[in-house]
Amino acid sequence: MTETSIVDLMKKIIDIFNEHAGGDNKLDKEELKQLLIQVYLDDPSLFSSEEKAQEVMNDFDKNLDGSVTFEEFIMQMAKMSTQFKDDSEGNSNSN
Ligand SMILES: [Ca+2]
Repeated sequence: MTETSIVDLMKKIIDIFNEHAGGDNKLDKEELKQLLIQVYLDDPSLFSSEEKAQEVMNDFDKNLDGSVTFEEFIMQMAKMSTQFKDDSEGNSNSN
């Protein structure tokens, strides 16, 4: 992969959301699961149990209506990106 711009990444995220969301443009738990399995191919342990799957669903589904809208999806992806950033910088104890 060369010169992946943030725009390309965003397009990818939108594509992958659309691909899984189907006609209602929302992800239910099963659709979210399929999407994240595709994204996190290296870590299927994320959905090793029904409880974990529900935990992940709750992280995304901010208003707990049982489906993840694009806005909810993006918000959680942004939050997860922040965590990756923290990880790559190492945790200083300066909180
Ligand atoms: Ca929701």
